[in-house]
Amino acid sequence: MSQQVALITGITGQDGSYLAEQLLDKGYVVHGLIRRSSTFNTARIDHLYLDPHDPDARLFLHYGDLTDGSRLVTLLERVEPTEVYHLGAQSHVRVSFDEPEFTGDVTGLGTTRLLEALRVSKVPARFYQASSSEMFGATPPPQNENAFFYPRSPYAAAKVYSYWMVRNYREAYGLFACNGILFNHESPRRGETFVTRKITMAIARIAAGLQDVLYLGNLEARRDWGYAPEYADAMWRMLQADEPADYVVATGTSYSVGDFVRMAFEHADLDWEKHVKFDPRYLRPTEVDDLIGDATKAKDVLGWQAQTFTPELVKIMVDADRARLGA
Ligand code: NAP
Ligand code: G4F
Repeated sequence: MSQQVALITGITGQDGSYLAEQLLDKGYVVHGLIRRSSTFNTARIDHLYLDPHDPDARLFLHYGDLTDGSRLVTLLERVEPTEVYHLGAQSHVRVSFDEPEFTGDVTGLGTTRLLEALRVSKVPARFYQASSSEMFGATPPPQNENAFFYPRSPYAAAKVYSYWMVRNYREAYGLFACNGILFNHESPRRGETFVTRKITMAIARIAAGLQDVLYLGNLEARRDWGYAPEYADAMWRMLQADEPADYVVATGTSYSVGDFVRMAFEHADLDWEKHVKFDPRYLRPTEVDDLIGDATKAKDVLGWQAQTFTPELVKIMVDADRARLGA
């Protein structure tokens, strides 16, 4: 079989790191787009990296940015990937209310720039788009591939735009392009300002005597939280299918933020009521109240099913953060 070559945008993020790990294990050569930064931003993939002079090196990193379309063309021409996984985004919903224009540029137009770079470079790669359950927004659960999009944030609106651009390039140019509509997925590598990781890191710090209070916003919102490495596997499966299509990836269960808090504090033998306080600064102008995904299509077509559910995920994350601090 010919060498499989993947290009991953967002390789330094939670999902990019798990996906890179899995693709390297499968024998792929992996290229990643990274942003130039004055400090290193590669902590999640450092364990995978070998000096490019090493004959065993199969992971290569390239500077670039989703706001720079011409760079995306030159990179595709140089790397000639067989598969492109587009995970790069301004991915924080609350931040998108403060920076709506920037979020539209990176999370929305960034997808168009990459699709257009594929079209003009004529590189015949399969394309994965990191679509999101946020796109369903106010549509009541359960949400499957046919549920209406009702975005409730600039982030979600940018993702809906990207979703339709992917559909358009599939229909207009015959691109093998898939939207993975992934529900929330978490891990010990989750960004520290998303609610699950904020909670589990705070618990570790409280247990270590480094912090006393955890400030949170809305505890009533419900999410369908799965385990990130399993969701990276679903991305790969989509690009191995016979036909390009769009898939919901989810556990089919939901818990409130308050449930997550209670389970996490209980697992650490701490009383959450002594430590959790409300701060309105973490509320959003419009909220997504309830997400529960129906991943029947992913099970039937891709053979994918969630293995790890929220209560177990809570334990994995609390244990990892406590181990990190030795608490
Ligand atoms: P993440 O940890 O926030 O990672 C985002 C990645 O995008 C990082 O590598 C970041 O680089 C990169 N990035 C941001 N702006 C960029 C730009 N202008 N140019 C190039 N790269 C840029 O996100 P994640 O949780 O891994 O999620 C991956 C993707 O799935 C995102 O598109 C997200 O919106 C989507 N998604 C996530 C979930 C979830 O629950 N995790 C659910 C549905 C969809 P730096 O490291 O330099 O910041
Ligand atoms: O952890 P969150 O910030 O994730 P959110 O908004 O659901 O978005 C994540 O999942 C999406 C998939 O549905 C992705 F597309 C997106 O990129 C991102 O990965 O917030 C979860 C819930 C919200 O209802 C929020 O209002 O937690 C609530 N919350 C309460 N207190 C908080 C806080 N969220 C954060 N980040 N920080 C708080 O202090």
